[in-house]
Amino acid sequence: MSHTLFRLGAAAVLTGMLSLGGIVSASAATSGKDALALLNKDGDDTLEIVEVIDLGSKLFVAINPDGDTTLEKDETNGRLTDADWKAINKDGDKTLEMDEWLAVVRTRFNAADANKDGKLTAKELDSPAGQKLLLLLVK
Ligand SMILES: [Ca+2]
Ligand SMILES: [Ca+2]
Ligand SMILES: [Ca+2]
Ligand SMILES: [Ca+2]
Repeated sequence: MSHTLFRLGAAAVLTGMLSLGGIVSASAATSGKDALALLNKDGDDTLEIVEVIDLGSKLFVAINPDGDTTLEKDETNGRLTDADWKAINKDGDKTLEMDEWLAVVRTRFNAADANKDGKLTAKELDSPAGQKLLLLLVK
């Protein structure tokens, strides 16, 4: 009897590890919970579009060490892929302007906001769309 219980327990641990592995490999390695702890400054338990846009604007400055008004490709390393650049950089130059940058942030926020209430919960941040937003914001 106790032997059976032990085996059940071991199976549960194994299943837990497997599902954890799945989450980690499919994500930017920032859980929704961690992201909220890091980014949510107003004491509720969600990220609102205002917070995310504010964060995006500050990030633009932070990842733009040359201090010009644009992001170049090397400045978005690890946040945006070449395919992202093609889709985002509407004017076809070699730079992302602030409006182009914030448009991506906004698009990814909306994609992650599954129930369209203008707030991202930990669960929404854990979804593939939420992880794409976090990839942009957290590195
Ligand atoms: Ca908030
Ligand atoms: Ca720049
Ligand atoms: Ca551009
Ligand atoms: Ca939501």
